[in-house]
Amino acid sequence: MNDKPLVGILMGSDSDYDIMVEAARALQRFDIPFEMTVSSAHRSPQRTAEYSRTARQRGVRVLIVGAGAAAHLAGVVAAESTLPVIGVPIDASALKGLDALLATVQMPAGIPVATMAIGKAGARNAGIFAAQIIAGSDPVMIEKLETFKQELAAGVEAKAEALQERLVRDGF
Ligand code: RP5
Repeated sequence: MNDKPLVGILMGSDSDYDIMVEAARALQRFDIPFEMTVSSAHRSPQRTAEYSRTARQRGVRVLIVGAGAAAHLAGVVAAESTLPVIGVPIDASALKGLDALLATVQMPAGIPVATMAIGKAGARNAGIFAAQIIAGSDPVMIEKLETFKQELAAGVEAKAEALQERLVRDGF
């Protein structure tokens, strides 16, 4: 990760890492340099504001923000930055992420947060979505995204074949 980061991954606590690392893995898949840090909307509001306000001037083009419970982090970051913000709700309370989903997705008009699914799938999709934003009309990145989709489709073909073999084995 020596290149200048194009994506900033922010999480409300280090306890969110195991989820948010999925976003990092997705970006790595597309060779997109990123930075990753912890900041909290509630526990460190000044650090959060400073990070959000300076991200664009550091060369960051997309922000991925994950938080659990009363998850205001993505919304606060979006309030402080003109960069696109992708929100990842995290299951971190008795409400299993529904609290974070609603807090992240229900933004008032004027401050959008592109909200993904709760948890690891959402974090992975956040990385892919960031890659799609960054790709723009760059043919190299578009090629990588197309290859990725082909790999997904090939994975389904392989599963369909394996299922046929299983049906035969099970006597159907
Ligand atoms: C949120 O509270 C964080 O994003 C995390 O998901 C949750 C719990 O944080 P810790 O108490 O584990 O630091 O702000």
